[in-house]
Amino acid sequence: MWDTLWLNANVATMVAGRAPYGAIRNGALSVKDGRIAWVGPREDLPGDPKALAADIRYADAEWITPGLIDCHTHLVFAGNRAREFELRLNGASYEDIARAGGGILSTVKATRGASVEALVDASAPRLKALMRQGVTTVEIKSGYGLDLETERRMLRAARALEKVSRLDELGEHGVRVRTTFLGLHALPPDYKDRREDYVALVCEEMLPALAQEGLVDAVDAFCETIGFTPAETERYFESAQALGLPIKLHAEQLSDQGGAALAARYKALSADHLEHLSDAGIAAMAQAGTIAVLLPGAFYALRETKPPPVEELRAAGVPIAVATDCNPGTSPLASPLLAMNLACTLFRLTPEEALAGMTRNAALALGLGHEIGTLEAGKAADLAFWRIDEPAELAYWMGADLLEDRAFAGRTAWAS
Ligand code: DI6
Ligand code: FE
Repeated sequence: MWDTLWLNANVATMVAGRAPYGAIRNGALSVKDGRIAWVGPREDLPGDPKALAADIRYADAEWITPGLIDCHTHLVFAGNRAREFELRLNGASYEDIARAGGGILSTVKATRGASVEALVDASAPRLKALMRQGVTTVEIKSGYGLDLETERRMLRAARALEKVSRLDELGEHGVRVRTTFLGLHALPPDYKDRREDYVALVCEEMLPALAQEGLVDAVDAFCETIGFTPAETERYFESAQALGLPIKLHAEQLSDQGGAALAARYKALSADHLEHLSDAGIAAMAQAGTIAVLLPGAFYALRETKPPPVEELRAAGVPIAVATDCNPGTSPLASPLLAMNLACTLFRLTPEEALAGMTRNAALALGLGHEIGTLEAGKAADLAFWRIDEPAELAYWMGADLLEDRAFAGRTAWAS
């Protein structure tokens, strides 16, 4: 007997290769022990609903989608960078500010002064905002500590946020958090003339220690002229590979460093940003199965003009994910739906691609394609229920309140 059965639902399964959105109109979806037990057209239900499920609910012709997956965020940090927003509006560039010791390093200063509890308190409202728009899985990067103690506190805060939300302190009943160690994000000022020492510290001490403590689900680096070179990045990837950790990379955001091809050589889960991605990078990603994570919030906030090569990514068959990049510097964006809208308006994704980018392909970018991202029997019952008539509305509205409810492991937050 199933635990719960939803009837009268339009279900956007997001399974590829079926109808648009993998849609099933007048569908049914059941849950058993936190997993999807059955999904299909209501008329195909294998019996009388009352005999099939303990609890029958009516979705009133709403749409059910997979819970949204925000696969690239830096949402744990202290302070904010509104002052730099003003500087940029007055003409300073992101790189100018970074070179003058602001940018990432100003958030590092604030974050180094914060306890785990303070980081949880500062970050919980951002996580809650994502959850209020249907997010059931979120990736959170470290990278504002740049020393072992602070990176550890950031990763602990990320893990703690998962527990806090499971305990319903956020009032939303659960979210899955995946942590990423972003050891090579910026060079700490005290290593200004000792780049190699910092890279060695990250590779030989910080990463092994944090991995051993179970705090690292994947690694990431900022491969950029104002970040780390491809050679430094490669050394870090070697260390990650030796520890069996999956790899992600901030690549080709501000310039073409060949980062995506480098990441692909290490069978990276994803290469992210990609505005300056070359044809060679695309080919390497296609061959390695590396997901392209597009971050239109950063493109928008930095008023960039060169969009990522979406048409070429499509032609090469590289799956595209979309994420908020929620961070205090380049993407103060805590709305997955607005990220989808920006991906359509600025990058010309279709609304269906944008939703696939926040569900199916985002799951792949986290190495969780077997567990979440589509509505199929056996996967986790992480669901979003929407007050919409058609799924394209999710990417179409800006700032609307569309979420009726969300379920994490089959348990709904609000509606009974
Ligand atoms: N690229 C980004 O967009 C963020 N980090 C990165 O490597 C920005 C982080 C920040 O400016 O605080
Ligand atoms: Fe980022």
